[in-house]
Amino acid sequence: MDRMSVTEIFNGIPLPGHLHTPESLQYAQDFQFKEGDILIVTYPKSGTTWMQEILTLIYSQGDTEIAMTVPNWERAPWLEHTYFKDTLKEGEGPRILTTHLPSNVLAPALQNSKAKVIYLARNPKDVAVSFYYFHKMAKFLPDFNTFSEFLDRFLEGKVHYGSWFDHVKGWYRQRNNLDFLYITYEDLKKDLRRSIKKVCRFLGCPMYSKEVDKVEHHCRFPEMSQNMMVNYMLIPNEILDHDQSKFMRKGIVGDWRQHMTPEQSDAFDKIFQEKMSGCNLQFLWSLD
Ligand code: PPS
Repeated sequence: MDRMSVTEIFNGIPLPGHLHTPESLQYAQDFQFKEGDILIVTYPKSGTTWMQEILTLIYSQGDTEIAMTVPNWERAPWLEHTYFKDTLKEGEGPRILTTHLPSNVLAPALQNSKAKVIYLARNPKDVAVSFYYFHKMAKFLPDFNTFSEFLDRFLEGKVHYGSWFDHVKGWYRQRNNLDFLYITYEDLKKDLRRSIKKVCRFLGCPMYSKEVDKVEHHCRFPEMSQNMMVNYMLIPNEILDHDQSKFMRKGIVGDWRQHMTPEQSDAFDKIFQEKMSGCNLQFLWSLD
């Protein structure tokens, strides 16, 4: 399989060579956004696929046909991925784009455009757990023997895709320079309907209550985990080993409690306080 063990370093950040090349990264950096574009921005495992599905259904007024027939990476492609250039379609309706890249790479181009940016963040403790399981299944990411080993690297910001802290802080700093919506995975979990309506308002895309019903129903975890167009079961085991973990794994808030010792959690909190000092972002560590 292509470039499975290659790591691309871009702006000091390691990225899987299976999905990124110097050319694809340059293309992303030079990309010309235009009015009407919607860019979903996330650090990995923050609910990217969930937001891709929500936006797809908002723009289809709750009609599930596209969501059930076109894979998420085709309908909301990642700017930086190798296939992006060939996937981007200039059809009707807005272009829904996705990225995990840091703000310093994309903010200059975004500031000169009228694109809308949705930044979706997730409690980093749950991100770390979800990312650890993703490393188990993704053959294009390094192996870690234990969660503890992975957590150390995550807190040092030395995993693929770089530091969670830098990612969220960098993008949050851009909030007044861009047409920007900040929303969290925990918001979606707590009140999906309210969150869908919030996204609709941001997009200037009004919906009837019956249409919101359909979006809400289709974007629930049980429904999405059965949808082959978003659960990544289309990707063969040589790339994503579905026997190791599922992409739609648990879909809950607070799973970190099942994985971190009290000492690990305390150490995490300490680093969180240090790195996030001066940044007024709040995270829900659990929903109870
Ligand atoms: S990726 O690889 O960066 O695109 O992954 P991403 O989509 O950002 O994150 C995957 C996690 O999101 C969970 N997910 C959901 N949770 C609740 N409800 C819905 N509908 C939903 N869809 C995706 C998915 O299960 C992964 O989280 P974990 O904690 O591993 O279950």
